[in-house]
Order: sequence, then structure tokens, then C-alpha cells
Amino acid sequence: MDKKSWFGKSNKSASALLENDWRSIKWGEEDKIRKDLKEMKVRNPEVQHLRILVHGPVGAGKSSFINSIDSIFQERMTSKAIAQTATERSCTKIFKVHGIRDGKTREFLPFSLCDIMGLEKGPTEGLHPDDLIKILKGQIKDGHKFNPVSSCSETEENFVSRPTLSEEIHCLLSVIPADVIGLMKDEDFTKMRQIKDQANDMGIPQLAMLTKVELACPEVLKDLKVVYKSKKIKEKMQECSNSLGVPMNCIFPVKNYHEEIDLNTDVNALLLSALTRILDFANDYVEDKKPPAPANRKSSSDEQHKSRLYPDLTH
Ligand SMILES: Nc1nc2c(ncn2[C@@H]2O[C@H](COP(=O)(O)OP(=O)(O)O)[C@@H](O)[C@H]2O)c(=O)[nH]1
Ligand SMILES: [Mg+2]
Repeated sequence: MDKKSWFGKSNKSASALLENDWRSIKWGEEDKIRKDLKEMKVRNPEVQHLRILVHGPVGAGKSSFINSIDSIFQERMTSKAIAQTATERSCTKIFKVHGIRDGKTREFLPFSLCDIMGLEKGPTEGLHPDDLIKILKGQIKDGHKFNPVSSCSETEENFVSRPTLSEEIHCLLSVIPADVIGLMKDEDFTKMRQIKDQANDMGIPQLAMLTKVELACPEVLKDLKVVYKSKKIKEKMQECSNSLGVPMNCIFPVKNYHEEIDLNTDVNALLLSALTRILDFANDYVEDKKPPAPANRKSSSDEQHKSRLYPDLTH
């Protein structure tokens, strides 16, 4: 082998990658993680399904994420939420709560993923900001069709005046595409930060997901397993953290299914690892909402531990 070109190639690829993974992923343990999530118990008897609200700009990969998770649990490719082609505008104009079924037993798993239309520009397009707050509070019924100019009023059939904890959102997931994050405008992030701040005021945990990682780094395109070695992806995550105001440990890079017809074990592992963390946060949130009873009361050391880990999520 030509020594020079060998070194040249090696150095080039080495410079794009860190020597070690800076976060560990259980690449080979997909079946176990899937089983653990299927058997997960919601730690508050008032709540049957943890509700995750997936939001972000049009084309970020929200519907594809929901489809990817559904496909993993169905163990075949599905298309539950409508994913868009590159030329379409947002076609998701309703609030939709997607329950996820176990592919074998057909029973619903203890979590649902909620999709809404994208945050488009202009006053007559997209979602009214008040509607988002109502969604977080659980005041909008599944299937509600949004009116972009006026928020869902208390007199409407789809307005829930006294939502239960089960109907509220238990975790807000902001979705950002890694390939174009650098091209996103300040106003896009401002809109997203406003929703995040609203969730923060309500005590709802907020996480972020960086999609399309394989389009942002050629090394990751070749091998998804180097995602936590890729300097480029770490940079994009840092950018996401700064622009959205979400700490690095609350950001998850993923690749969604978008053109494949077969499932892939590495794609599944990365998505399942992110989902596990998302559901952990949501479960912590509903557990903290349990009515106070001596047996349920959290010890102060528990609280201190949590505030050290997630300083901006605890109040
Ligand atoms: N390469 C790649 N394409 C993706 C990924 N996620 C979504 N897409 C594509 O991006 C486009 C928009 O995705 P969609 O899920 O409809 O975005 P939404 O508007 O946020 O719901 C579609 O063409 C998807 O196939 C990903 O992780 N990698
Ligand atoms: Mg969509």
C-alpha cells in the first residue's frame, strides 16, 4: 500500500473523529432495551400513558421520528404519522396523539407521541402560540384541527376545561435537523425557546433531538456507530444547546428511518437510547406530581441529587 496515501486517508478520517466515544450507547442490546420499554411502569397511577410532545420546524423530522419509533415496536416499517416529501408544506394540521402498539400483543405501550403542525412563518400560517400552551396543559383534545388565526376557545367542543394529569404533556421534545441547524434563523429558535420557556414555567421537562445526523457528518453516514466520536456532531449539538438553551446532556442525536424498507440494528439502538431517556424524564415528572402521601414524599437527598444532574429542570 502507498504509505503516503494510507497515512493521508487515515489522518483525514482520524481528524474528523475523537479517539473515544464521549457517550456510550448499547449498540448490541436493542432487544433488551425494547423489552424494558415495553414493560416500563408509569410511576403515577393517575397516568396510563406518558405523553411526549414532539415539536420543531417543518421538515425537522418529527413525523419521521414517530414513524421510526412505531416501526421499531412493530418490528417492521410503518408510516403512522405522515412524513413530508422535500417539496411539500406542513400537512399535519391537527393535534394527533399517536399511541404505540406492541407489534406482537397489539396492546398499547405506556407512552404516546404527540405531533402538531410545524411552526411556519407568518401570522396566518402555523399554530397559534396560545394553542401550544393549551396543548402543554392538556386542554386540546386528540384530533383537534387548528385554526391558525384564533386559538381554540373554551366554548369549542375540543377544549378540555379541566384536564387530568393523564391528558397533560409530560415531556417536551424539540426536534432540530443537524444538517441545516447552521442555516436556521434566529426567529425559528426564538419561537422554540418561547415554548420551551413555557414548559419550563410549568415544570415540564424539555429535551432536544438532533435528527438527520448522517447528513451532517460523512463519517456518520458511513457508520452510525461513530456518532459519539464525530467532532462535527458534537459541534452541532453544542450549537443546538446554545441556540435552544438546552444543556448538552438533554440533547440526543438520531437518524430516523426515511428511505429504508428494512429495520437496522444501529438506527434502532440510537433511537431507543434517546427514547429511554425521554421516557425517564417524563416518568420522573409524573412521579413528582403524585399526591403527597408519607410513602411517596421524596427525600431531600433525592431532590438534591436531581437538581445536581438536571439543574435547569428542577425548581
Ligand atoms: N436523511 C434523513 N432524512 C430524514 C430524517 N428524518 C426525516 N427525514 C426526511 O426529512 C423530511 C421531513 O421529515 P418529516 O418527518 O415529514 O418532518 P416534520 O415536518 O418535522 O414532521 C422527509 O423527507 C423525511 O424523509 C433523517 O434522520 N435523515
Ligand atoms: Mg410532520
